[in-house]
Amino acid sequence: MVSSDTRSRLCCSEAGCGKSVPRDFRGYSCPACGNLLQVVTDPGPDSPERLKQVWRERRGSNHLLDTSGVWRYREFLPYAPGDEVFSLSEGNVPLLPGQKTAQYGGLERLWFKHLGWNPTGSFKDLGMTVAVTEAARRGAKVVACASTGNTAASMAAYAARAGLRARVYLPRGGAAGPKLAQALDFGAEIQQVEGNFDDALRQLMAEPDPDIYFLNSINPFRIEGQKTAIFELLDQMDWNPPDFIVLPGGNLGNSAAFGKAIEELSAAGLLARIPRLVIVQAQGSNALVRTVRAGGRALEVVPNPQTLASAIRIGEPKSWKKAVRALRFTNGLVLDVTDDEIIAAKQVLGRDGIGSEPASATTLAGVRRLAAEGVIDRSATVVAFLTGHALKDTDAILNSVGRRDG
Ligand code: AN7
Repeated sequence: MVSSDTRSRLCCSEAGCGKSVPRDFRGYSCPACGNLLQVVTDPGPDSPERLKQVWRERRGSNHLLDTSGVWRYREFLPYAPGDEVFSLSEGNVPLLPGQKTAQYGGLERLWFKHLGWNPTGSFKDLGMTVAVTEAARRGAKVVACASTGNTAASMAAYAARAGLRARVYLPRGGAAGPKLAQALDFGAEIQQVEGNFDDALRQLMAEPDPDIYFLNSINPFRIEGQKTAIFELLDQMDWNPPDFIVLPGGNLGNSAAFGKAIEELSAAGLLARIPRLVIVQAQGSNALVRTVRAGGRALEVVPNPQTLASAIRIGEPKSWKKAVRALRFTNGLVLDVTDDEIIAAKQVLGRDGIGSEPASATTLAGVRRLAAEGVIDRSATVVAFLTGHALKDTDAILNSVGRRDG
């Protein structure tokens, strides 16, 4: 039996339902209406000024929890005792000013926050430290996920730290080689699934073993860790929010996390104004674009998603409702870009000395489009997130050499 926790609970993510269940509830969706659950944590009595000060002081501390760019913001995370946290000192990634990229994007200034500079090379580490810590707390022995590669690599690393078995379901041929190699390096059991990511996730969810703890982004504890990317960003910006925060959209877990972070920081009095979220999808895998265009009430599935950005080759994003909520709360935007635009943007990033995998470069391509259309003003403050390291998908680089010079 796990210890009881009164600071965090699980709650239905649909405002109209709002059903609440204890933190230890075994399940990922609301027992009343079936929508995804989310974690609700009471951040405690500290004032916004005090929180900012505490978080800044922790950056100079060598305490294990303080050296993690996730657990540093633990007032807003489900409680875990320090000696029961599984961390690889994730987070702590810089905010890089773009040069050629700013010009290419059509802006006076452009900033990149590179989550690919995390321990396993993607933003997934931010969520996995929290979700694997929770898996261990719950006494799970096996953790599992379906993945286009990065979730698998990250889960496998944290599971290894926690002494858990890791089982990953990968679409055959649908995960870049280096990601598969990482999962193997960390000792994961690999299940190759015929079909795409959506098929792999379906196969995983049909797994009859009730002792498997699922670590796809339907797991609400992952979302909590991924939230801290926004906390760290604002900390680095001295709490002056940018006008726009741009990120790629695949299964939409990160969009859900960023929206939740902005909602919580705003409720806690930590945001002077609300930055607008911009979610960028690949044109062949643009379920959210279609969904929003159709009114946002039902998911418009893309049955056979295509894009060279294999990380976001996803047609049935599970967190779409949370993403729609994030767009509404932040007066956000969603758009799609072509594979040619992604490659061109990726090449310009490279010329700025900033490597990234193709899915990440969607953000620069999206910025360029919105600036050209006048939706983003030249003088706006824009932060584009990069989500995966360049070495995650070297084929994408080698295959595009000479194809187009950015
Ligand atoms: C580099 O690893 O879905 O919208 O299984 O690897 O939160 O899904 C990866 C997704 C963006 C999209 N950038 O994030 C997986 C997987 C990179 C990614 C996304 C992914 P979500």
